[in-house]
Amino acid sequence: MTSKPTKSITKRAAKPAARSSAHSDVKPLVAILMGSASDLDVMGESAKVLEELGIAHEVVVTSAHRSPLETAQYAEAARDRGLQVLIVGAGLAAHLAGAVAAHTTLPVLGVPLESGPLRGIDALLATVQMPAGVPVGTLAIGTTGARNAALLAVQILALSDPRLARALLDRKAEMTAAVQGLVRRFPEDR
Ligand code: RP5
Repeated sequence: MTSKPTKSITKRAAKPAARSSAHSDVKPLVAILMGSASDLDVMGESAKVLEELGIAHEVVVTSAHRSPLETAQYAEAARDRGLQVLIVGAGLAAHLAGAVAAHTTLPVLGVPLESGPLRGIDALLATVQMPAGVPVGTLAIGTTGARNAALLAVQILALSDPRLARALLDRKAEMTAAVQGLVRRFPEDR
């Protein structure tokens, strides 16, 4: 069987103001893994959220099926490398999140991707239906799940980072402000 090597697409550093440890060679705290470069458009939404919040992260293509050994090695080394949360997106049979979770005690957040005739339902079931003992926290299919996985990762990091918790509160306040004015009453208040 041929196997594609694990391929790191990019490594991004935190914005200077966002995290105390931020500098150009800062270690990534979050990894965004995906089974194919064809997943990059959707999983890039996770990266955007992490960038917005200044979280150092890396983006890696590795496959449960095509590069199983590299996937296992990556997951086994992740904690010692300083990673704290792993976001994993895959489509079709979508074993990647489970395969990663099998080799680490870090929290694994799975994003089912829509690729193929079943439009992500296959990936959703494969990702969410992990047997007891090997959890994968599963988000929604596609870009919504990718964005929420990143936010959930930041919420996990914020458990031990008050500045990050404040940034999340600010973000919630922005969401609240964005929906104000959408209430209509009849008759109108005078
Ligand atoms: C999965 O198969 C990948 O996560 C991707 O969503 C899907 C199709 O991969 P490619 O054939 O485009 O490489 O493993």
